[in-house]
Amino acid sequence: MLSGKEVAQHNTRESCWIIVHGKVYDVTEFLDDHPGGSRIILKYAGKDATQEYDPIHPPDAITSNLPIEKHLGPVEPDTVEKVEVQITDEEKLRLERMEKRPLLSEILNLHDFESIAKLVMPDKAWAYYSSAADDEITIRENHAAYHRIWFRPRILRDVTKVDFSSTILGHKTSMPIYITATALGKLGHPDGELNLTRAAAKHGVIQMIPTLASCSFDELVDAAQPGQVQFLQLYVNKDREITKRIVQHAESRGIKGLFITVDAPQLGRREKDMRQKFEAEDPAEVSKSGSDGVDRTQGAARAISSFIDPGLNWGDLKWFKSITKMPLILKGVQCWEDALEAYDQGMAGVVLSNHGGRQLDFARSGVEVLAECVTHLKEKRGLKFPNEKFQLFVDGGVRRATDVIKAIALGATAVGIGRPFLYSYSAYGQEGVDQALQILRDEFEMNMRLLGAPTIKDVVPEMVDASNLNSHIVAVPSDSLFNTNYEVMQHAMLKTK
Ligand code: PPY
Repeated sequence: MLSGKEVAQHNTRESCWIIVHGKVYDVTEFLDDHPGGSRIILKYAGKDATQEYDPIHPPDAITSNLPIEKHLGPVEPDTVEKVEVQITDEEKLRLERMEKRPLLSEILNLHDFESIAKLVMPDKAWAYYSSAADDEITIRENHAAYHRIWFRPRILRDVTKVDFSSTILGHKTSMPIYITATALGKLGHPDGELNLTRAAAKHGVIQMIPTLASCSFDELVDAAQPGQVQFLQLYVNKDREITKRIVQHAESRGIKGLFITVDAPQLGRREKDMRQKFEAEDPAEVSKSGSDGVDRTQGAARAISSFIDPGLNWGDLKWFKSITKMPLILKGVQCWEDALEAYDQGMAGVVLSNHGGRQLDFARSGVEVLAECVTHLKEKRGLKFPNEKFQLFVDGGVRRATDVIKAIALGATAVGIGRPFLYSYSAYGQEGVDQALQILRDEFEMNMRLLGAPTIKDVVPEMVDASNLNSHIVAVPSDSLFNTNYEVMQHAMLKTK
C-alpha cells in the first residue's frame, strides 16, 4: 500500500500522481489527453482529487481511461493529507438559503422549482444548467412558442375518467413525457442522475441516460427497477470503437432506444457558464491560454466536449444500424427536410430539438418544427401522426402539461423535459423530482378533462389553433413566472479587485 507522503512527492508535470476514492493513479502521460485540460489535474498533483473529480466524472471515468499499469493501488487513508475545502462566505449564505426553502407542498408548479433552485444551488451548477447560447433568444423562444398555440376545447364529453398514459417506442409511460438527457447531474446534487432514475421508476416514466452523466451508465441501469425502461443519449466519439463499445454495452444492458445527438458538432457559446468560470478562478490564470491547447476560459461544458465528432454525417447511420438492433432516433433535428431524410434512412424517429437553446441561437423551437414536419411527412410520405413506425418527439421550454398536450395535439408521440427535473432535485433531491412528476400528472388530469379529451388518442390537431405558430413577432401575454426566472444577461464588467 502506498503512503500519502510518497504520493505527495509526485506533484509535477514530469511525475503526476493523484488520489481518487482512495486509489492512486499515475496520470503523467494522460495530462495532455485530459478533455478538461492538464491544469486542473496539476492543481491536485500529489493530492487527493476526489472532491474535484466527483461532480464532473462518472466514478469509472478514470479507471476506464487509464491503462491498468497506471493504476498504482490503494493509499493508506490515514497518511493522506486532507485537502482543505474552505467554506466561503457565499457558500455559508447559500447553505442558509437552503434551510429556508419552502416546504415541497408549497411548490405548485415547475417554475417554482426553478426559482428556488436558482437561490439554493451552487453558482457553478446554476450557471451550467441554466445557460444557453449567445443572446439566449432561442431558450426563451422555446417557451414562448407554446404561447402561440391556443386550445379549441370540446364540451359534453364524458370525462369522468381521464387516462393520459401512452407509449413511447412501444413502451408504456404514465404520461407522454420522458426525462430527457442532461449532463453533469452531480453539479446540482450528490446523487446526480440517480434522483431521476428513482423518481422515473416511481412515476412510470422513461429516463434518457446522458452520455455525460455524472453517475456511471451501469450505476444508473443497476438502480432501475425490474422492467423499468431507459433510453440512452449518445454523443458520437471521434474514436468509433469507443462509440461501438458504449452502444453495444447499452444494448446488452437492456436499453430500449438510442438517441443520437446531431445538433452539437461543436458546443454552443454559453456565456453565463463562461462568465462563471472567470469569476471562480484567479483572473490571471484563466486568461492565459493553456499550453495543452484546451481553452479553459470556456466554462464547464466546453472543456469536456473535445471528444465529440464534428465529422458525424448521414453516411454514418448505416454503421449504427450494423452495430445495434436498438431503435435509432436522431436528437436535434431542426427542419422537415432532415426529418424526411431520417425517415428515409430508416430511423425510428426524431427529436425536434435545439438542445434547450444551448447550441445555435435563433434556431426555432421544437414545437414549431414539429408542425412543419407533420405537414411535409404527411404530404410527401403519406404518414399519419402520431405514428408507431416513425415517432416525433419534441423538447425545450416545456413547463406545463398544457405545453405537452399542445405538442401531442400537433402530432408528437411524447415530449422531453430536462432542466425542470434538474432544478427539482438540485433544490429537493429525489423528492423534488417526485413532486415535479406528480404536479405534471395533476395538471394532465385537469387539462385533459377541461379539453374534453378522455385519452391521449382524443387529443387531436383540431383541438389546437396553431395558426400563429410561425409568426415570430406576435403579441402574447407575458408569462411572469417564467420571466422572473429568466436571468437578464450581463455585460462584461469592471474588475472589483
Ligand atoms: C450541454 O451542456 O448542453 C450538453 O449537452 C452536455 C455537454 C457537456 C459538455 C460537453 C459536451 C456536451
